[in-house]
Amino acid sequence: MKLIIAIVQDEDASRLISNLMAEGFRVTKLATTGGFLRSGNTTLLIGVEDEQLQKAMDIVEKVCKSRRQIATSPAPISGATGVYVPYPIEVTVGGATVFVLDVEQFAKF
Ligand code: 2BA
Repeated sequence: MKLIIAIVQDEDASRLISNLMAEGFRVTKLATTGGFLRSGNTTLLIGVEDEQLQKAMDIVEKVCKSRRQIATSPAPISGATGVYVPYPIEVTVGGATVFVLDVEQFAKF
């Protein structure tokens, strides 16, 4: 068994959960925050049998889109006056950041 940890954008989360559940996967949704942008994202925990892993990964890849996002720099630069001045930066977020872990034990009580 594998545990997929998928960090996705909030905009994709609802459709991704619907698509996964329609194919019989079980999903837990966590409201999370990205360390760089300090804005909300969604982390999904998806426990799957080994032979179902690729199918779940394909759904994540299909649904999750990358987007350009303008954000204020989390670490402002120092201006000539010595005052910290935030500046806008553009980053490409997603589609999805995915970790796949081996599950040592799975139980339901
Ligand atoms: P954030 O940490 O808020 O990062 C959002 C986007 O900002 C990243 O998109 C990337 O394009 C950019 N970014 C992140 N760190 C950067 C840095 N040090 N310098 C320049 N640009 C940077 P993604 O790579 O698609 O990541 C989306 C979200 O996935 C991240 O949100 C974070 O919550 C999670 N994530 C990504 N890689 C991770 C990792 N290795 N471990 C844990 N979480 C990760």
